[in-house]
Amino acid sequence: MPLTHRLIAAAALLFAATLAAQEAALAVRVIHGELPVADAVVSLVPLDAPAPAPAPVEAVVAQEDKEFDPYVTPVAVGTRVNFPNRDTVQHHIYSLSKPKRFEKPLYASGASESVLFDLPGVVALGCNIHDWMIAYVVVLPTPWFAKTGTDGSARLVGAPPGRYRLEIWHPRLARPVSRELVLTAGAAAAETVALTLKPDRRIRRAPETRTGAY
Ligand SMILES: [Cu+2]
Repeated sequence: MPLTHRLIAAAALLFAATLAAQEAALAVRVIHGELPVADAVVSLVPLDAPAPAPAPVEAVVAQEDKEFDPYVTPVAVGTRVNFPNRDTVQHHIYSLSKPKRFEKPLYASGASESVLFDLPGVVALGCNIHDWMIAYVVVLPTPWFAKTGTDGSARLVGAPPGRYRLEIWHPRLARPVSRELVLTAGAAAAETVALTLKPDRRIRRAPETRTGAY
């Protein structure tokens, strides 16, 4: 067995050892060609029973250095997201996406607005002043979700054993990808998902020509 395969097997064993007996776990690796895909949202939708209601939590999408941070934020349905302005300039954030249309007109440095995301779906955020600012809040109808890191990996822990639909979303996917799988009690499963991503069409940020603009 090649060294990398042995390392992956050892990591999977270690991962399984940390699980409670009645919980399953899934390590997901998302790739495009040979490259790891960051900012993919992976979630598990149970097929045999309704997903339990997630505990209410709060999330934060900041405006900092005239960007949204983070770029992609997965949340469970019913989550309130705070949008603090950590810049010295004003922003004017909005969304035209169906699950949550909203607008927060010009608000100043230090202010924070919040929005309740009560319907599942993808909500694209923009700023009326800074065209290049874009971010996504991905509202999920399940408590089991995660976002891939720069290594393309994410872990889903805590789901009971059973049949699930693994769903994968990414800003550069034409449509979400899904597959069915079975999770076993006390076992760690691993899935690799190969995506075909569209080119990155984000607007290039204008160079700073002077300080204090907007
Ligand atoms: Cu802005």
